[in-house]
Amino acid sequence: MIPTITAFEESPDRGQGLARDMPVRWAFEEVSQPYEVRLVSFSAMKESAHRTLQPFGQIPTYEDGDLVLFESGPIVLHIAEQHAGLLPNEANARARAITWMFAALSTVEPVIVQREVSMYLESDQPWHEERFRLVEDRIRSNLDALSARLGDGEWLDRSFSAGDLLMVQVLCRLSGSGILDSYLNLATYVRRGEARPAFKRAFEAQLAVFAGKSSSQAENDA
Ligand code: GTB
Repeated sequence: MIPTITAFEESPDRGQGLARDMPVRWAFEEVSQPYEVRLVSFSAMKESAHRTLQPFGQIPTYEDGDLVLFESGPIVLHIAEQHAGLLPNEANARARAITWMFAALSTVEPVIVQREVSMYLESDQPWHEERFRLVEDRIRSNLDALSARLGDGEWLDRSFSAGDLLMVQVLCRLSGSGILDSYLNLATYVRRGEARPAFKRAFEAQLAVFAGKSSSQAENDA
């Protein structure tokens, strides 16, 4: 059975790969597994049929037979555990790769999301500038540490893993902020991730939705 995921019918990022179906698509592409996409509108996401799959009324979800998952991180982890290519076989290396997945989603990403919240929802507040500066300082502090750890390595722990996939995806959210410009190795790391054929296929598939095609139509066109 081919798993089905959900994605925005109309993504606010206009197909720039920032919505969270992107890491799931990328994971499927890395392990060369087909997947189907069901597009959902903002209103459908809040209805009980979708909330049965995703209690918070969000995308992405994952359905494979009886199994329903939500949250992009666990979905990527499940794909990585089911298929070779995203997690090392050796137990300690595998545990470290999973650690980087959590680091991406629970340490690096939350502050980046706070920056977006501050920018889009709090800009009219009298304390906005001070808060924004503090949030950017916290992002830089995380990036200082990440950059030091990556050094001149290609990936976070020897070979590419689901940890890199999620970390690159999280860092992509800083595109346009100028923050990554101060971290040459991290900017190169992100470009290295984006240059992977699997990333490109995933990106094109979600961009095709914005361009008014379903991903299956895009595949037929190819
Ligand atoms: N922790 C969950 C996960 O990782 O799966 C978060 C899921 C989530 O935030 N989903 C968002 C959603 O469904 C879409 S991705 N939002 C609808 C809602 O909450 O009503 C977040 C997102 C949306 C848009 C942009 N953008 O336009 O740049 C970037 C990221």
